[in-house]
Amino acid sequence: MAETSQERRTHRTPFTRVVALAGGVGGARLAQGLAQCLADKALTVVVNTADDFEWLGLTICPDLDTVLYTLAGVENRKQGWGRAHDTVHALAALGQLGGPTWFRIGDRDLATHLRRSELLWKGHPLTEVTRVLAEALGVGPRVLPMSDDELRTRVVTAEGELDFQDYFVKRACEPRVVGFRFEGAETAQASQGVLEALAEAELVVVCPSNPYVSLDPILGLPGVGERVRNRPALAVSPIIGGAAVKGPAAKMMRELGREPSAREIARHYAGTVRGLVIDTADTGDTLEIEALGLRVRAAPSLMRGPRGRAALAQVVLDFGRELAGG
Ligand code: FO1
Repeated sequence: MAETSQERRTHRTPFTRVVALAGGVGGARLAQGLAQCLADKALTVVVNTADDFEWLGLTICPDLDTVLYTLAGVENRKQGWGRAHDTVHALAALGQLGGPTWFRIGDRDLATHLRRSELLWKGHPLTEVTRVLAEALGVGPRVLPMSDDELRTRVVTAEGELDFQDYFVKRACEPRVVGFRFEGAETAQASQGVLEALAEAELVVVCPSNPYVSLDPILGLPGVGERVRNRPALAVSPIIGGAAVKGPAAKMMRELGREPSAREIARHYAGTVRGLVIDTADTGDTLEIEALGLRVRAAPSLMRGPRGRAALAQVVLDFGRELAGG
């Protein structure tokens, strides 16, 4: 088999069991970068499902769809979610019938929600449904929902508790965040596939998604945090120069009384991972992050297109090799 780019760079046996934990857009993009650097069978992407919700009776899984579409190369590049070149005829017709149009489902995207909901209604677990969709979309790496149980993020705001998509889309993240509640957390279990993948991982990558609403739901599942702590693991900061690349992470941090900085991300993940990749704009935080017991690697973290994704993924794999003592 031709040398992978990683082999060329480090002339070591390439990783064969990498597990990426991902939420929405940032996580999906780094996962796609890792997929460019690793053999398909070497990468498992564990995806947050706490953003999922029921819409017109259909089960919508935004983070799973963003990861599937991005790995398949069919995502809407500008938005980061939904499908490329999609149309909204069904949505317009729905509006004429008095239906909700605040959650903008495209026509091609709608097929995913219909097919997923049909399989769920027939009793297939979300892990199996995701495998069917991934195969149909030609996605090589394994994509696993974090759990087959229902777990939903509720955003506690100054105006009261909001469902995640109401906060994120309908209210455009405007209400002031006071905290989060994960409904179903008392009983939700990580799927067997997730626990096994983590137990065998040579490297766990906590992707640059929102730490509170995308990664904490995954890390909070029974058995997940401890498995990540027992493995070589690193995180990639979603905060660059005091701002989030996409989404409300920096605004949430400020409203929670925390500074939106790489060192705050380090505080969040200290004790769970061994290293943190930060952007070159944030090297001023290095000493404080190392004081938390984390190793630091600075690299351009804003992923511009497929080459930017692969470049950051290569940094992650090289750093991971060091953390693994390789
Ligand atoms: N995000 C928006 O800001 N506006 C939308 O209308 C919207 C529609 C949508 C449809 C399908 C889908 O899978 C995702 C969609 N998203 C939309 C993004 C979604 O709310 C977020 O990607 C995640 O929930 C946060 O990671």
